[in-house]
Amino acid sequence: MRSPNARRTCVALAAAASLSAALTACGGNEDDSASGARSADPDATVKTGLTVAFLPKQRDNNLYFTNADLGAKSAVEELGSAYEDFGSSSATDIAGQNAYIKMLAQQEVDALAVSAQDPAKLCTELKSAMKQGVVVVTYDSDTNPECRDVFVSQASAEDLGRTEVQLMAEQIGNQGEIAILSASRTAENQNSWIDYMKDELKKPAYKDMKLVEIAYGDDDPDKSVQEAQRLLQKYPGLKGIISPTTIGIEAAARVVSGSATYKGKVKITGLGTPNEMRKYVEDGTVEAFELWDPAKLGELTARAAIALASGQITGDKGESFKAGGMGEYTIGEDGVINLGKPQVFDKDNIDQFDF
Ligand code: RAM
Repeated sequence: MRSPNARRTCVALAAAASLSAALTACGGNEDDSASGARSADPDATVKTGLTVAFLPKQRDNNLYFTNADLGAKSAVEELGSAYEDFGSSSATDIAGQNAYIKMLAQQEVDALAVSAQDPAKLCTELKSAMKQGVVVVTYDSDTNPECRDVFVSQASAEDLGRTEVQLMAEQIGNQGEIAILSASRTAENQNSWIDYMKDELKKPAYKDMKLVEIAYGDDDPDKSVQEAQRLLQKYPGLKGIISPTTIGIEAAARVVSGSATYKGKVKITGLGTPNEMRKYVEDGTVEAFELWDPAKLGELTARAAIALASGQITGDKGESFKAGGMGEYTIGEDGVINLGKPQVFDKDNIDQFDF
C-alpha cells in the first residue's frame, strides 16, 4: 500500500512541476491513460508488499468465483503481496460493488480487480479510484474500457457465443425452439456472449432453430430454477436451453434431470463447472458444455494487476508481461488480455477436471 505521505508528496510535486514530470516521479499510477504520460518498463522489478483486492461479481455462494479467487490469492502471495477479497452474495448488488470500490480506494489499496455487475454504473467510483493511484483491472465481466486499466478476459466473447450455439445445434440436430437462461440483465460478459449467439443463429445452418426467449436467473440458484421451470412450461415444444452462467446451467440441469417429462427431451448446454455438472453428465441430462479454468483466470488477473502496479505494463495495446508459469501475455485492442480458449467437457473427459 502506498503511504498517504507518498501520495501527498505526489500531489505537491504535481502542483509545483509539470504534470507529466511529477507523475513520472510518483511511479506513474496517478496518471490516467488519456494523458499518455506513463510508459511501460518490461524489465521493472516486480513490486512486493502491495495490497491487491478482488471484488468478484458474487462472493461466497458461487463456486466459479471461489475458484477464481483461490487462483488469485496464491499468485498474489507467491509474488510477495497481500491479497484481500470482498463482495456481495448477490450478483445484482451494484450499489454494494460501488460501496466496496469507494472503501478500497479510501484504504489506498494498490490494485483492485473487479468482475463488474454493470459495464457503466461502476465507472464513477472506478475512475476516482484510478485518479487516486489505484490500479484497476476488470476480470470475467468488463466495464466500459475507460473505467479500468485492462480487462482479463476468459476467452474471446465471439468464440464463447458462437460455440455455445454450435454445441446446442449438434445436440438438437439444428432444429427446434431454444431459450437462453442468463445471469443478470446488466452483466457485460453474458450480454456480449448473447450478442454473438444471436449473430451465430442468423447463419443459414440454423434456419430451423428459433430463439424464443432470453430469461434472467440473476445467478441466484432459486430464481434460476424458477425461470427454467417457467420456460419449460411456457414453451412445451422447447428443445434446449443455453445457459451461459455456471449458476444457471446447474439450475436448468437440475430441473430437467428431476423431471420425467423433460429428461431426454430438452437439452441443456452453456457454461458450467465440471464439479457441479458431473452428475448431470453422468445421468445423461447434459451431453456437452464448456468453461475455462476459473483459477487460471484469477491467477492471470492477479499477475496483470501486479505487472501494472510494478510499471511493467501500463495497459496499452502491444505491451507484454510474464505471467509466471502461465507464460507471456500481450495486451490487445481496448486493453484486453485473453486467457485462452475454453474447454468443452463431455462424458469422455469430465473426470480429468477438478474445479
Ligand atoms: C457465473 C457468473 C460468471 C460467469 C460464469 C460462466 O459464475 O455469471 O460471471 O463468467 O458464470
